[in-house]
Amino acid sequence: MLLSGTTFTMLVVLAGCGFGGDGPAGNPGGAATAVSISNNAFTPSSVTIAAGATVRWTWVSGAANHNVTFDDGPASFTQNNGTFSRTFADAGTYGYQCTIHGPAMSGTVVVQ
Ligand SMILES: [Cu+2]
Repeated sequence: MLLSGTTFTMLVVLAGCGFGGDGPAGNPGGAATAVSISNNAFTPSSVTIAAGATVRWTWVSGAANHNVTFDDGPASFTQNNGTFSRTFADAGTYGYQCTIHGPAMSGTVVVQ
């Protein structure tokens, strides 16, 4: 067999371009910092990540409807399960909240 013993090298293509994350699209690849959404709160409410990293919010199944809406624009759907991811290319402090529950249900992503 010609192919036996052939080692294929897997090329791992890192999604390093870190586009701004406009809308509820997921982000491919890489480990994301996790935030859970339950009990009308984001846990943890503040996360600190490196530039180019991704944060992924997970709605705990059965929770009430919530959304993740950033002060600078990007937002998730309003939903009661599923996930939302955003990749942060630039350093800064990004505030967000659930527009249904307002400032009482808010969080911050600090990008260093
Ligand atoms: Cu909410």
